Amino acid sequence: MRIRMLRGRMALTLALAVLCTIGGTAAAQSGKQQAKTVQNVKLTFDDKGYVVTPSTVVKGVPVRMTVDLDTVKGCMRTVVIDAFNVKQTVKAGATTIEFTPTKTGPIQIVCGMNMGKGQFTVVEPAKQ
Ligand SMILES: [Cu+2]
Repeated sequence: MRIRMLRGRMALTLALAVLCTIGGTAAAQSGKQQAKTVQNVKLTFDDKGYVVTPSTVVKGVPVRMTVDLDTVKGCMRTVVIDAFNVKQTVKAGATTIEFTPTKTGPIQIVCGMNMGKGQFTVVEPAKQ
Protein backbone atom coordinates (compact mmCIF):
# COMPACT_ATOMS: atom_id res chain seq x y z
CA MET A 1 0.00 0.00 0.00
CA ARG A 2 2.73 2.39 0.94
CA ILE A 3 4.77 1.51 -2.12
CA ARG A 4 1.80 2.06 -4.38
CA MET A 5 1.29 5.59 -3.03
CA LEU A 6 4.95 6.34 -3.46
CA ARG A 7 4.83 5.24 -7.07
CA GLY A 8 1.83 7.42 -7.69
CA ARG A 9 3.63 10.42 -6.31
CA MET A 10 6.71 9.75 -8.39
CA ALA A 11 4.62 9.50 -11.53
CA LEU A 12 2.98 12.83 -10.71
CA THR A 13 6.34 14.49 -10.10
CA LEU A 14 7.63 13.14 -13.40
CA ALA A 15 4.57 14.41 -15.27
CA LEU A 16 5.00 17.86 -13.72
CA ALA A 17 8.68 17.92 -14.68
CA VAL A 18 7.82 17.08 -18.29
CA LEU A 19 5.13 19.77 -18.41
CA CYS A 20 7.53 22.37 -17.03
CA THR A 21 10.12 21.46 -19.66
CA ILE A 22 7.59 21.81 -22.50
CA GLY A 23 6.32 25.15 -21.15
CA GLY A 24 9.84 26.51 -20.81
CA THR A 25 10.76 25.59 -24.38
CA ALA A 26 7.65 27.21 -25.82
CA ALA A 27 8.36 30.43 -23.92
CA ALA A 28 11.95 30.50 -25.16
CA GLN A 29 10.80 29.99 -28.77
CA SER A 30 8.19 32.74 -28.72
CA GLY A 31 10.80 35.07 -27.21
CA LYS A 32 13.12 34.33 -30.09
CA GLN A 33 10.42 34.99 -32.69
CA GLN A 34 9.45 38.29 -31.09
CA ALA A 35 13.04 39.45 -31.26
CA LYS A 36 12.97 39.00 -35.04
CA THR A 37 9.74 40.61 -36.20
CA VAL A 38 11.10 42.28 -39.34
CA GLN A 39 13.74 41.36 -41.89
CA ASN A 40 15.43 44.40 -43.37
CA VAL A 41 16.75 44.10 -46.92
CA LYS A 42 18.03 46.61 -49.46
CA LEU A 43 17.01 46.79 -53.09
CA THR A 44 19.60 48.18 -55.48
CA PHE A 45 20.09 47.99 -59.23
CA ASP A 46 23.23 47.02 -61.15
CA ASP A 47 23.99 46.40 -64.82
CA LYS A 48 22.18 43.04 -64.66
CA GLY A 49 19.03 44.09 -62.82
CA TYR A 50 17.61 44.23 -59.31
CA VAL A 51 19.80 43.11 -56.44
CA VAL A 52 18.42 42.22 -53.00
CA THR A 53 20.84 42.34 -50.05
CA PRO A 54 20.85 40.06 -48.17
CA SER A 55 19.49 37.82 -50.90
CA THR A 56 17.88 35.28 -48.58
CA VAL A 57 14.93 35.86 -46.26
CA VAL A 58 12.86 33.61 -44.02
CA LYS A 59 9.31 32.58 -44.83
CA GLY A 60 6.57 33.96 -42.55
CA VAL A 61 8.58 36.90 -41.20
CA PRO A 62 7.67 40.37 -42.55
CA VAL A 63 10.24 41.91 -44.91
CA ARG A 64 10.95 45.63 -45.00
CA MET A 65 12.67 46.36 -48.29
CA THR A 66 14.38 49.74 -48.60
CA VAL A 67 14.87 50.84 -52.19
CA ASP A 68 18.06 52.70 -53.09
CA LEU A 69 16.92 55.57 -55.31
CA ASP A 70 20.52 56.28 -56.38
CA THR A 71 20.64 53.04 -58.40
CA VAL A 72 16.94 52.22 -58.88
CA LYS A 73 15.73 54.79 -61.40
CA GLY A 74 13.00 55.60 -63.88
CA CYS A 75 10.47 52.86 -64.51
CA MET A 76 12.50 50.52 -62.29
CA ARG A 77 11.01 52.34 -59.34
CA THR A 78 7.80 50.44 -59.92
CA VAL A 79 8.73 47.24 -58.15
CA VAL A 80 6.75 44.09 -58.87
CA ILE A 81 7.01 40.92 -56.82
CA ASP A 82 4.17 38.85 -58.26
CA ALA A 83 4.68 35.94 -55.87
CA PHE A 84 3.60 38.12 -52.94
CA ASN A 85 1.19 40.48 -54.76
CA VAL A 86 3.58 43.41 -54.53
CA LYS A 87 3.38 46.23 -57.08
CA GLN A 88 4.58 49.48 -55.66
CA THR A 89 6.14 52.63 -57.05
CA VAL A 90 8.72 54.16 -54.75
CA LYS A 91 9.87 57.78 -54.65
CA ALA A 92 11.84 60.11 -52.42
CA GLY A 93 10.33 59.96 -48.94
CA ALA A 94 8.57 56.64 -49.65
CA THR A 95 11.25 54.11 -50.31
CA THR A 96 10.09 51.11 -48.31
CA ILE A 97 8.14 48.12 -49.53
CA GLU A 98 6.71 45.74 -46.97
CA PHE A 99 5.47 42.20 -47.51
CA THR A 100 5.54 38.83 -45.82
CA PRO A 101 6.97 35.92 -47.81
CA THR A 102 4.38 33.14 -47.80
CA LYS A 103 6.26 30.55 -49.85
CA THR A 104 9.81 29.36 -50.27
CA GLY A 105 12.06 29.21 -53.32
CA PRO A 106 13.56 31.68 -55.79
CA ILE A 107 11.34 34.76 -56.07
CA GLN A 108 11.49 37.10 -59.04
CA ILE A 109 11.48 40.90 -58.97
CA VAL A 110 10.75 42.91 -62.10
CA CYS A 111 9.68 46.44 -62.95
CA GLY A 112 6.16 47.33 -64.08
CA MET A 113 7.21 46.51 -67.65
CA ASN A 114 8.62 43.08 -66.76
CA MET A 115 12.21 44.30 -67.07
CA GLY A 116 15.23 44.50 -64.80
CA LYS A 117 14.77 40.96 -63.61
CA GLY A 118 16.38 40.08 -60.31
CA GLN A 119 15.67 37.55 -57.63
CA PHE A 120 15.95 36.63 -53.99
CA THR A 121 15.42 33.40 -52.10
CA VAL A 122 12.91 32.54 -49.39
CA VAL A 123 13.78 29.70 -47.01
CA GLU A 124 11.91 27.86 -44.26
CA PRO A 125 12.58 29.11 -40.72
CA ALA A 126 15.48 27.30 -39.01
CA LYS A 127 14.41 24.35 -36.87
CA GLN A 128 14.76 24.90 -33.13
CU1 LIG B 1 10.45 49.19 -66.71
